[in-house]
Amino acid sequence: MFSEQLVSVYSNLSNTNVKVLLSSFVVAVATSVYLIVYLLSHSPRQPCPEELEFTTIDDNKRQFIRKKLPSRSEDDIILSVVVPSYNETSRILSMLKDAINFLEAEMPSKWEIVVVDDGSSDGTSDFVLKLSRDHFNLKSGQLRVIKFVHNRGKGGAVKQGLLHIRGKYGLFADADGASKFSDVKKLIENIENMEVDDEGKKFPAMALGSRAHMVNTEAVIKRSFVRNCLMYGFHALVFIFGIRSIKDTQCGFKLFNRDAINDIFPYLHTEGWIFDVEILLLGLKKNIKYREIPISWHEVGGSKMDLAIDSLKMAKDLVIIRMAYILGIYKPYRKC
Ligand SMILES: Nc1nc2c(ncn2[C@@H]2O[C@H](COP(=O)(O)OP(=O)(O)O)[C@@H](O)[C@H]2O)c(=O)[nH]1
Ligand SMILES: [Mg+2]
Repeated sequence: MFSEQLVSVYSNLSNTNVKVLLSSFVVAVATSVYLIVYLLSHSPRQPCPEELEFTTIDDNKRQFIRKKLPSRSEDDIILSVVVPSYNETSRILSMLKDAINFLEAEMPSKWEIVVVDDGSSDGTSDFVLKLSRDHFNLKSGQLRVIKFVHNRGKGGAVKQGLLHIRGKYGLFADADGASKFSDVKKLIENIENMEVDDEGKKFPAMALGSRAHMVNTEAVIKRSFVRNCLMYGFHALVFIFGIRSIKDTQCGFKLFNRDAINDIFPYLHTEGWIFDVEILLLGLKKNIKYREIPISWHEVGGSKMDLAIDSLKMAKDLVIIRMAYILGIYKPYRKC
């Protein structure tokens, strides 16, 4: 009798011990995961005073002047094009040419281009400003340059640019001109179609340029084997980490209406290459209407991406973004 009681007390005790051990283990793992994600999560750097100003040509088209960044839309501007640029003196001219030709033909004087020079060391800002005066003969404000004191990354540049546009719609487009600029027409048509319902109610909306239709075409097949392997690996990771309805998350040609910009960009943490994924996660969380629109795209040499280092960094950042939202370290309604 006594020995049976002893065995039962002992087994209860060891059960309890196992439970305590297990729960301590779970708590320790959960705390470590939280701490690791917290430490690796990203707080965007706040702009320095110089980065809250832009430079453009003056009314006499002679000198360059600096002004405070605008924070409100202006009715007479339909489209603002934000071009994140890092050491782009050798690639940006042809992109600007395509864009300006298209914009002047389609919506004369109702557009602006905002080049965000992300701390380039090759004189990108001066180069672009001189082009606006000497080559394109633009009016004051048509091309504005925001120059960062230190490099922030493509996401940081796009955020700062889009938060200070004057247009009804904001597009971000790569400086290398890899996307066919005139395809923006399709993006605008699709946003116009999504942003108002039958009763005239307005919604935030985004039209996402997409190269998903090109996966088996020359343009992609011609890319290096390593780059394509990394692309497939990256797609798999994005799928696992929660964006399943959008096939091409990384295309550098995305259009937003003002409501979508206000719903997404003040809340964007990521400043590096993976920022597109956070934009889309925020968009999906906030039920922003979207469509993926096939665009024409061609490979342009001179990429700033370091395949090995940047791919690893992107994979890590992707996991961190997803986990940070799951753990409440990033909050979709807290500005940063
Ligand atoms: N703001 C910013 N933009 C960058 C940086 N690196 C590249 N970009 C811009 O991002 C766009 C795409 O860059 P690219 O090198 O062509 O990348 P890829 O097309 O993915 O190979 C271009 O407009 C670049 O100027 C950076 O560090 N900061
Ligand atoms: Mg490129």
